[in-house]
Amino acid sequence: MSGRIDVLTIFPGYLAPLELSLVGKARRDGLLEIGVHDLRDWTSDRHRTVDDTPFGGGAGMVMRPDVWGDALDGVLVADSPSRTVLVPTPAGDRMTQAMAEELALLVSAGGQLVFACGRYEGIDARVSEHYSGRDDVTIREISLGDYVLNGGEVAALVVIEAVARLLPGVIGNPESLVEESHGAAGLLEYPVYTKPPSWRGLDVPEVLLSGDHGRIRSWRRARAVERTARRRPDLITGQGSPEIRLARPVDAEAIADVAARTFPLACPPQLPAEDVLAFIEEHLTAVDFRRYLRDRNRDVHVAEVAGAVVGYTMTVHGEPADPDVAAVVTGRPTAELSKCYVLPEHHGAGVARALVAATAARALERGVHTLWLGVNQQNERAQRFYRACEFTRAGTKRFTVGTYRADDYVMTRTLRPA
Ligand code: JD8
Repeated sequence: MSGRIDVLTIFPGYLAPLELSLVGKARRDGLLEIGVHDLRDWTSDRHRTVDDTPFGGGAGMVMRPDVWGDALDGVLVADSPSRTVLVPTPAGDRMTQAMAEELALLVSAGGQLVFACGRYEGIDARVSEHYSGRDDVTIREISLGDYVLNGGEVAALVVIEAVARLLPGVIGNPESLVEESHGAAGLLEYPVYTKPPSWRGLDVPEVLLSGDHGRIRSWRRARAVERTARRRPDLITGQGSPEIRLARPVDAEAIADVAARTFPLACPPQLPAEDVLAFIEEHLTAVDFRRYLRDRNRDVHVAEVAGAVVGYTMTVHGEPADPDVAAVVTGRPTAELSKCYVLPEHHGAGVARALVAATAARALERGVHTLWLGVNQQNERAQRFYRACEFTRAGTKRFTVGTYRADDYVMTRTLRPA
């Protein structure tokens, strides 16, 4: 028993798009009733006047409360399980997917939505005041966003489409509602591709042609989180703090993806790009991480945000191979914090700090006395971070990537039970 939506406006033609596409079909299939009404039908003068000059002066005209009252009372259905009047206004509550889901529940339960589309400088404020005081109607002032339109019709079109597509039977495959932007996951959607597999020199990502649904799922989740973190970090913070855990074999590809994207950022600018790529190909591929994850002398931790790996650390237990390091790292047993990387779009959210804390706790658990690491002497940002994680400078060492030899500081941290 689906409900109904009514729209009151002085420009009924503005709502013609509701006869098209999915909403139009839903109306023809009886899944949803939409009534569009001309406000002037509730005027009583021969000029069908709906507005007048603003009390207190000022530019423009204001829409009359008496006409709106008669019109709203005229279209509100007496025996409806719920009656909600929605007044679009730049001063309203921001429209969200959650609001669309709320309104769709009301309609699918047989309720009525009435959109009061204003024009001119807006509707006399007593209309909202009057209906807020009535317990047989809920009134909500809504806004599409922080920009100014000329009237409420566009907002009504937007909200009606956002609500109607959530009603049972309107969208052919409800599955497609699941992974949408702003949906339950609160993430922006991942990029989508179709034929041809190559277009103007641009190829579809290989993973999508692999048929490996597990890889495809985690790739899509990673792209969704990456996009959200870059374009809508506010949605990411909504995801709560990152989950830190020991990595699992299934994470190898996602970690390799993060490694390939972060290792270049930590390399000194003088380091030839081909050497950086060669290093990644030699040490940071999914094959390499599958091997590291099987190696008992290594611990790999990952940070996950909304189910996507956004950072990782790797600890290598055992005696330092580099004599320069062995000479300055006094505590034993020791382990190297050989990798600590977080995707740039997740910097500043405490992800790296949480990763190092878990990594240090695990090393202590495994009996490590001193953790050590190498950090490029030019990378002051990283040195500041490691100092904040209780590492102190202990010495220097060389770091070789291909033909390039970089100068690192050795920093150490003595692990003690918390
Ligand atoms: C309803 C009249 C025009 C607004 C003087 C321009 C929504 N996100 C939004 N931006 N603008 C509206 C909106 C604008 C409207 C009306 C909604 C009725 N106007 C007025 C105040 C300044 N003119 C909106 N939703």
